[in-house]
Amino acid sequence: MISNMADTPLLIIPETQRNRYENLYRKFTDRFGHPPTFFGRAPGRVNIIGEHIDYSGYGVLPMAIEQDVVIAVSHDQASNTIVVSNTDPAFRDFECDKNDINLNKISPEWYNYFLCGVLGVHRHQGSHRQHVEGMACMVSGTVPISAGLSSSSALVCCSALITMHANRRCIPKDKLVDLSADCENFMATSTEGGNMDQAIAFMAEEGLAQFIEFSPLRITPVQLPPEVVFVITHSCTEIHKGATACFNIRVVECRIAAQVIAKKKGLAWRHVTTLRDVQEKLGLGLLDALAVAKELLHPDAYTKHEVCQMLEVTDDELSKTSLIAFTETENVFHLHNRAIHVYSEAERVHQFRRVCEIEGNDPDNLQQLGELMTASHWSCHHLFDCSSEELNILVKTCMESGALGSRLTGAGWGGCVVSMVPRNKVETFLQKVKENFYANEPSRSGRVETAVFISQPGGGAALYTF
Ligand code: NG1
Ligand code: MG
Repeated sequence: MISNMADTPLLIIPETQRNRYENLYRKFTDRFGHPPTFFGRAPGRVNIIGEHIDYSGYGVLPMAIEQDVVIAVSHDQASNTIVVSNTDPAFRDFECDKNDINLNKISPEWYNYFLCGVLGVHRHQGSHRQHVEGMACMVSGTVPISAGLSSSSALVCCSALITMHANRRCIPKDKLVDLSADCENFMATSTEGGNMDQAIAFMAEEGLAQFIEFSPLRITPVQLPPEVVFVITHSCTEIHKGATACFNIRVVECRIAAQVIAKKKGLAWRHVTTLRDVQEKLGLGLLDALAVAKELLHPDAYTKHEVCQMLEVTDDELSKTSLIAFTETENVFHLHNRAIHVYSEAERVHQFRRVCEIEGNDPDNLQQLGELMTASHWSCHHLFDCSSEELNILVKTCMESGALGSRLTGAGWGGCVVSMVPRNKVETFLQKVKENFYANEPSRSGRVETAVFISQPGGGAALYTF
């Protein structure tokens, strides 16, 4: 069920969060000389299984984490400006004309993510745009940044939500997901991710993970087994700078793989943009699509020349049919491995979900869930090439410390690992991981307190008042 965000009146701040909001209220009042009128929040997320498959059209299984972005807001139709400040002094203030918001993609600052949420809603307002509210905002974020926990989307979604409310608009949640994802992809980063992060930010429910399918967006709550907890551990390496190009290259490799399969099968390949498209057009199940990909694609990398020959297009045509930002100069495409990862990972998500639905606490079921997570990690490493040495070492350390399953989470190339640990073994697990991954390494030992935490499935985006 996809509901209307604006149908719900402002919620009362939960008792456990009151201190944080009161603090933000005071800081806001000090900075702007008047109090905020309401607050919005959107959570980060941890993806439990289903990595790098949302943009190929496949379902994923994330849960929201407690860490979030909160924005305190006051608004005024008579004011011409949008001012945004951050409780963390590392992020500098920004002010602009409410009708002249420019996003600088070349050197993106933190507030670009805030502004693209605002702009996304303004554009959605269409002809009402002349009457948008001026806003004063203060942001307080607790999602670790560049960690694969979706701090960026939490900020975009939260800013879209508060802008909607300040302008007294009513936008259905699924529309908010799409507009937040589009504005993050095309206005802030030029990466073409799927919609997982924005979908979980808006649709999360406390205590539950969500199976999220795309085109059209569908959400099915998943009860995780009560005998386990999910522990997040940071590899203490951030997603490296080149990740932007790496990410879009993966998107393009998956697209070209789908197009080559379609061409070889005599389909109208120009209408195929995802691996799911070609699977559906061939009328195959996931495992049969996997077999077809193995049969039709060769394991060695393809050169751009070879891709053009196979699709019978020129370089220029390929740019139009298949390439996106940052991938124009790419000459090497790994089609076989990327497609095999996507089809097998999509299948693992279904298996994971099915096992979660089995009643009772059979240890074999937990074992199986763990194995699916770990298989996902090694597929990300060997086939999708989005892991790193540190992530691999951390996954191994977590497994040796008693996890049933462990994997990188989010885009990869650095950031966090998520592990599934039996509830009754979590203390020993934490102790061992701290000893063996963090304690002896100076670059990690100072961060251990914030780098390791247990995460319960948290709630989704919401609007609050005192
Ligand atoms: P992060 O970890 O936020 O970079 C990205 C994409 C997701 C998904 C994952 C990989 C965005 C905003 N997020 O997540 O949609 O593709 O990578 O599973 O592009
Ligand atoms: Mg992100």
